[in-house]
Amino acid sequence: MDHRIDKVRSLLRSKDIPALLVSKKENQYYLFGLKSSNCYIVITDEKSYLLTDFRYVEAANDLSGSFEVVLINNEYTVFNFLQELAPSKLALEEKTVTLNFYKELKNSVESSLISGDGIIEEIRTVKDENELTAISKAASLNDLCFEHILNYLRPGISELEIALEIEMFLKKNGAERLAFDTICVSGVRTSLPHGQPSEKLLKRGELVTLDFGCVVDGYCSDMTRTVAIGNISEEQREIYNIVLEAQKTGCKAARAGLSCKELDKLVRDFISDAGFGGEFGHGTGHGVGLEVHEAPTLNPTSDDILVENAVITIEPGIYLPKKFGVRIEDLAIITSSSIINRVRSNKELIII
Ligand SMILES: [Mn+2]
Repeated sequence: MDHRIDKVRSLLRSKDIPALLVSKKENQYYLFGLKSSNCYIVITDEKSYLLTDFRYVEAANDLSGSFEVVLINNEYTVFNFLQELAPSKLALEEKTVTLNFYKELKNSVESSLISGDGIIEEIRTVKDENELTAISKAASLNDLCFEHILNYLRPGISELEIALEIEMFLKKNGAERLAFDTICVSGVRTSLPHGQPSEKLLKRGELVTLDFGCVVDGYCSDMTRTVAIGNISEEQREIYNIVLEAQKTGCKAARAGLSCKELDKLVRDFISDAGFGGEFGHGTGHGVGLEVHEAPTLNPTSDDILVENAVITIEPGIYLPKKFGVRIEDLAIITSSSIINRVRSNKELIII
């Protein structure tokens, strides 16, 4: 953890920020390891502080390391603390700070309030060995789950039943929780990229898209497979193969140093050249870690560059409204020359 704080300090120095208030939960957990509904982290050039209330203070003291743990309550609040600290400038994570908090802070301190968004997220982009191990475990559990679910899929079963089976399998086999609500859509509903599972029953001749992930040791996994129930049409096959080849193109190209915009373009151009550019309306992928969606972002407007030991998804799709859709998603660790694909499940067309 101290290593992480050192990185924060050097970034703060380079940006001429004397103090950063960390309010985003995942960033707090990343820096301190405590899950608390009421805590703040303040990092200055000399010291790191963890502010929390009575309910968490014992756990915080056990974890404190180089941090000073500060008890907050109704009489002594985070605002009192910041008033006393009185940095010339205070950086806030403005995407998580509420307007209410901001107003109260503005009334309490003389510091000029500036944006500190993305500082911890930038550091979190590069995963260490333990983080990569946790993500790999979560991804392996997804693979096991997919193998299990392939034996479970059959005509007559509902999307909701499948989603429940996925959740039970993941939790029974070591997941702390789901990384996000499982997406299970079939037939005409596969054109909904983030459709919710419904009572709809699987039928022969349909595609089924399963997009799911779990959390192991605090870290997320994310994968998507689209499979066929019985024989499908030529058009369904054709779309499947375009998405598959686009996805493979992305997997082949990804490496440290490549811009996320460029990777997105390679995948997007493949789909556009096949005539379906307009039917691929989302980004090619995203970073995965403590959050299922985190930096970097892979889309046409991203300024991010892929770095070694970042973990990203590569997940193109084609969605034909009122007809069907296909998405295939892998989870990959970026290396200097390529990727280590953490999803081992078959991605060639599976017909059940
Ligand atoms: Mn994803």
